[in-house]
Amino acid sequence: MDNFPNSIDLSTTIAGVYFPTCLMNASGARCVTQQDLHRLGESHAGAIVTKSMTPQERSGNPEPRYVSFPGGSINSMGLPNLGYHAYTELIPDLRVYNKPIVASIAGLKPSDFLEAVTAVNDAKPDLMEINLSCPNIPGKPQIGYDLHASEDLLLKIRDRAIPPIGVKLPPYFDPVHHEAMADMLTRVGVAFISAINSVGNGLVLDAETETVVIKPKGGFGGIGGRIIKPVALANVRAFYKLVGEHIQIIGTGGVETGQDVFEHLLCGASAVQLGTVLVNEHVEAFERLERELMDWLRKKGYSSVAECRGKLKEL
Ligand code: RRO
Repeated sequence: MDNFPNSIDLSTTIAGVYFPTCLMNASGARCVTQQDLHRLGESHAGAIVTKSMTPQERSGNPEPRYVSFPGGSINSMGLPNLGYHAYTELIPDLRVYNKPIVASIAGLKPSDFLEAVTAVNDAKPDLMEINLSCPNIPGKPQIGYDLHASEDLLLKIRDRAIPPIGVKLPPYFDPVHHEAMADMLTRVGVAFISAINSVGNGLVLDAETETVVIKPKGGFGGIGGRIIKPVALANVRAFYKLVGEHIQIIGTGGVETGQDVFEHLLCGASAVQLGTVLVNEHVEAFERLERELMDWLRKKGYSSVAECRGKLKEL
């Protein structure tokens, strides 16, 4: 047996859609504008994921609203996006890149989601990722922390959406919550889970100036980057063990190196999204991580992403 295969297959398939590589942007990271989306198309990204879209264009929260620090990032962007009309017009032009297009859908109220899903159907994205976990809209709690509200909304979306739908979840910190969410998502029949969104409502300070570092919500914001990796891996693993046979997992959170991608795959992810590292390093991050992931797979004797998925050993 060849333990050191030369050709490594980084492709993956989610809900029957072929992705040339398993790495893509996390919604929100360098995917708001037309230029951002075309850059993702031209890059080594295995898919183009849009910023979460709402019925109206939004400029988002006041700045400063994104700060990276050693170990991670804090953001309170506040859902800045072009509005679904603009994305619906942009999506067909992105077809030239021959990679899947994932439309991320958000809203401030349930009817926003339904309106966006209905309109975006016409643009024929390959998948829809329903964002149940934006932590940064003052006065609007993350839907993903309300099981019944999530189920009500997803059932209505399921009946309207033409492409397969997945959900972008917030982190959960207790197995009871993973189980309840997994049961509900199975009842609804979603095709994939993206786990996790940023860890909501963290606080980062500048001790020297004795101030918070971002302006919205008194400095509270979503935490991303390296320091959230254990939380992300735990959520990927928990959902993989509960529903991995029928719902695929896209791992997001704490990915900076090929080793981090490999760890998400071992936990059960079928693909991996880049957030903070993409914001900090731009689209060049995809090529580096692809190389580093290949090195890890080769070193560990795997010839494909599919082969190592879920292979984490327990003691
Ligand atoms: O725009 C944001 O503030 C934002 C969103 Br929609 C999200 O889902 N996650 C995040 O960390 N920020």
